[in-house]
Amino acid sequence: MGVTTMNKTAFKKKFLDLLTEKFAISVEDASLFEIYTTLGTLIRSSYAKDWRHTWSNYDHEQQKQVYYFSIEFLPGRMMKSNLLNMGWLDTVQAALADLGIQLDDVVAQEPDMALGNGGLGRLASCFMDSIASEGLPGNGNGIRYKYGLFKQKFIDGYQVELPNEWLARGNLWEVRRESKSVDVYFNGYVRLNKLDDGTIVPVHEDPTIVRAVPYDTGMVGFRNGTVNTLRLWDAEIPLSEESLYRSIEQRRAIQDLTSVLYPDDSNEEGRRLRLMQEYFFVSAGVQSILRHFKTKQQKMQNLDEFVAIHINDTHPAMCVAEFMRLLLDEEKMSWERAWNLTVKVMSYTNHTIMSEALEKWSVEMLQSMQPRIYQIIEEIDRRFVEEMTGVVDWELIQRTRIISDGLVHMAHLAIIGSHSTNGVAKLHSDLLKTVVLHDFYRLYPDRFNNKTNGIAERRWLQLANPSLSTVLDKTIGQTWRYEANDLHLLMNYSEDKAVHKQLQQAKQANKERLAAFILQETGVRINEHAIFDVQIKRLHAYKRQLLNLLHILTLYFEIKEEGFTDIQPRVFIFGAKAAPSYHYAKSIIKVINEVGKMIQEDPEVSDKLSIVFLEDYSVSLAEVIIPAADVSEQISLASKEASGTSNMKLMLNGAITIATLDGANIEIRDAVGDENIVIFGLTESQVYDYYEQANYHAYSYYEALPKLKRVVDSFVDGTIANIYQEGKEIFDSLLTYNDEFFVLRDYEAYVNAQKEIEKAYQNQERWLKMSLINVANAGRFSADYTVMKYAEDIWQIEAKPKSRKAKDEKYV
Ligand code: 8GP
Repeated sequence: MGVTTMNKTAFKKKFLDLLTEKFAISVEDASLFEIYTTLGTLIRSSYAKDWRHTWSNYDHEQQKQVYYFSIEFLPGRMMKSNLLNMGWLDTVQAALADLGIQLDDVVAQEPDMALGNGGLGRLASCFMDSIASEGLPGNGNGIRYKYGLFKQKFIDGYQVELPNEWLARGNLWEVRRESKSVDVYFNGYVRLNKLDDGTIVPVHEDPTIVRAVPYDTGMVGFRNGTVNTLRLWDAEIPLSEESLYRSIEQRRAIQDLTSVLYPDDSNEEGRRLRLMQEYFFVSAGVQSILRHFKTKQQKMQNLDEFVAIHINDTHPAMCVAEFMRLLLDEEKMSWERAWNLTVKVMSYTNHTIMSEALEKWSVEMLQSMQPRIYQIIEEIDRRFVEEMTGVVDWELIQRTRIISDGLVHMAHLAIIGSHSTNGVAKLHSDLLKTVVLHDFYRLYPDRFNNKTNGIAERRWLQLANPSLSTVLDKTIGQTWRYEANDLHLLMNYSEDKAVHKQLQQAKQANKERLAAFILQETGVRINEHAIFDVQIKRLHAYKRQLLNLLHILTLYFEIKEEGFTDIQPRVFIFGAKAAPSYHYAKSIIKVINEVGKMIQEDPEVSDKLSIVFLEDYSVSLAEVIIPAADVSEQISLASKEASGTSNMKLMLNGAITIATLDGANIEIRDAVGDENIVIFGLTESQVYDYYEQANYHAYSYYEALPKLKRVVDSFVDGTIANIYQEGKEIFDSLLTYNDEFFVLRDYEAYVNAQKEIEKAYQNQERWLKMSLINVANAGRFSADYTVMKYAEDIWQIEAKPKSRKAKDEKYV
């Protein structure tokens, strides 16, 4: 990669030459953005050869490739991660410093690529990094939204959404590949023409044709010369059809197709657009896979030996029908053969048990938008019913068929049309088998498996936390940088006071960095020696940010009304966006902000407690918060959080987890042992018992626990200013509507668990050991291992030995 051989002098020369070439400017006069553009261009052109080679090697070696279809990718900024993976980071940092430039200032010029909402999209990006870093032949396939996830502002404590124009100043990393465009058909109707020989040929009449143009971004592997491709599709008006789309409305409708990420789906219009997006990137992606396959001179019937398609959640479930369409209509394959191939090629991951996320589309909408796809789904459904009739009972068939009650069930399509369905943590996968998808488990037990999530530890430790990384290098050597399990070597130092001290100093440096950031962003000065207690994730009732708030209010009243003085100072840090149409979640944001204000303005409390709700939570913000965290809040109602990934990132950075036994928290507990995590609250089976017996009475907890009553009343009794409606809404959700997420039930256990946290923190010797043990045992949650398991068990793809992560001289 001309990359590892790059030294400081050579880099400086190249960089300065390019700066002149591009902007005819000297480095002293160049703006940070010009420097960023120059550096980015240099980076991209330096991996371009590897990118081409990676691509042509896969073809040359006839390697099977996976295509990861996801409606969201959330990579964040790419510059530093590319530098790290190319092996350039230290050199470039030093070279720029020689020129009087701080790399971090340059990097900050890059807008976050936020084409995702949260966990699912971030996971897809961690996987892209790990797939390339493991040298696996894999590509991403998604949508190039013009506007990424909205920018969040707080005005008077309320969330306000602003457009995120991440492309306004261009995107350095992408390559537009006009020549690889494909046409995607919508609307119209399908006529089945009967030919003389009796074959039926479907003809799509009067369609709206949208041109899908791919933009490719290189996914640079960690020091192995592999550069895979993330392909994002943009919608354009087809040139040849230009005359057909004369009206501004029609043109706009096409351009709007890829405008916004996850448009509000609470109204009919938004839903239609969402469905169009889904078919758009599915069809474009599958067409381009087949077109490429045909250049290989392999037989169509062997397609499954070369192609795996992964359906990331239900959004790309139409891959099943689109693949069938192309094999049947274009390749003239028999139904049986096409179906056999489809099932072998497809696999599906479920990311949530929340029923609203298991998509269902009305027959009417799907049929009018995709007449041919609907016909195919109907036929898949008919054959499924036929195959199962007489084998299993009729009710089971009715519950599992794809089309029922006027709805098309996308999860059913994904499961029936693929060979693998996995959950994202052990508990979640078990719940899929026993509860959520139990009916399907009865039909296809062999298809179900677990793949616990993982994270790109390079980004979340090496890049985000240089202070801790340096301590690790000094203590256990550098092999952990490419083999995350080597973090375990740190266990040899679990009692070593000198190492504890260094860990403490690294954490303190990160806390100071975050405190400075908070001061700059919010004007609030926080106590750098307080416990930094962090909850960062989407705002959702099941994640129970509200429970966190109840605890904060408890501490507040203990200080104000019960005269408690020996409270360990704490800063509660939140980062969370609420879906624009999720009214209740937005009310919680407002109330947290108002409580924060109340505390801040009260000198009796403000030196002990503070709430910092940072605006516009994003990957880049997470990179500043996570290294500084002492406490990791993972307090969802047991059974509801499929896995969680912030839990992994925070433990990797030495935070102590306070958690319910939910999602991957259970596996974190197993990794660190009971003494190094604080567990509380209902278990998943207790939650299900409540559901079964319908015997939960939130009110009884409110009545029995005076401290809880004081806190809950404060939402409506005027204690907290400016929250009339919002406070009432929360009060009602807890009492009038009987507290759907058992917040009051878990309150007391949570408050006690927080006391345990406080006690542990006050014994720094114990705390530092706990923290060390968390870091040492986080290696198993590296996405490198997760994607290898997908590769072996699900996709059946392999890395060629030379493309595996290089253990180059620097790291041995
Ligand atoms: C999330 C889950 O909530 C989280 O537990 C898990 O760690 C993550 O996926 C990755 O597996 N789910 C989503 O982000 C999700 O369902 N998003 C879709 C609605 C867009």
